[in-house]
Amino acid sequence: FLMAGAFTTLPALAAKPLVIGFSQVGAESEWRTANTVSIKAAAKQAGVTLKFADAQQRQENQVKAIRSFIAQKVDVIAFSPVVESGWDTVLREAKAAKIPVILTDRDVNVADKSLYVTLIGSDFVEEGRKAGRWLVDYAKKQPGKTLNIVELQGTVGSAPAIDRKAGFDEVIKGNPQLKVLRTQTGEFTRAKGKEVMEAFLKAHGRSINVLFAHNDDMAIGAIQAIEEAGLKPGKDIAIVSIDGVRGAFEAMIAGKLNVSVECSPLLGPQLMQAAKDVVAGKPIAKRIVTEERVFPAEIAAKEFPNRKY
Ligand code: GZL
Repeated sequence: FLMAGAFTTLPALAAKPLVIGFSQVGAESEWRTANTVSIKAAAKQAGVTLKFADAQQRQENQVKAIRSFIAQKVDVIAFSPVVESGWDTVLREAKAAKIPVILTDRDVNVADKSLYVTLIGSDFVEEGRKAGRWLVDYAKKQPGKTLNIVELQGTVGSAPAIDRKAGFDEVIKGNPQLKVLRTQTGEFTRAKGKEVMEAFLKAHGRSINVLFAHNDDMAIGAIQAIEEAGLKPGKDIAIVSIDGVRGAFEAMIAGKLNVSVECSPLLGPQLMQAAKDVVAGKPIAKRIVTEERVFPAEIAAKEFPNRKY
């Protein structure tokens, strides 16, 4: 017989941990590695089971990873699309499997916006405008002087490369002092940034006054090329860059980089929160923007100790 009033509490039904399949672009830059650290740490912190795939900057590897996550019936698929186009088919497969998709960092160009729940990341057009505004102010300090600019673009077809260029061009358009001599992709890497800057220097040498690099890693590669050409980076050639990674602060403190526009890679906590909200059926904003600052070299040393990536 049951002891009257003797109740046993049912063991709390342990909630099955959320399973997220994440397809990462690669490990091409300091920004990207900091982004991966943030996502893995946030998953651990949130008790989320993270299935992580590195695509080595190849779209076909991301498509393969997403298909594998679908086959594994993960709860949520998240990814940072290496380029904007070519996602409709695989995202329709995820939708058919009733697996919600969250974009982090970079956007996709799809006809049907319902193929993903939200995009968490920076406003790259605004980052390009901030770089342009810094350069317009820099030019005002040398009135009448024409500044010849070379540009190292990010990965061809990627949202940050397309949008940063658009924002930068919008701000410098019509400015008689600012002329873009050459623009070419450095694929967001130090090695390619150095290689392309060497070619720019061979063709234009001392007539180059400014480098606009779509990320700090390409700027750091270009700094090596500028020094090897016997010129002073940050002085003979002013350099404006984007990301605000550790290497950029070190270059600014050394007087070799003039400014870095912040682009935060610390998206992990927002991703985990968004995944939990989606699974709980809570409404979620279609766009979650991260707030960012601009770091000119003059404040780099003071700011450096506060940096988290
Ligand atoms: C920006 C991110 C870019 C960084 C690069 O959010 O997509 O990709 O600016 C990285 O450093 O490679």
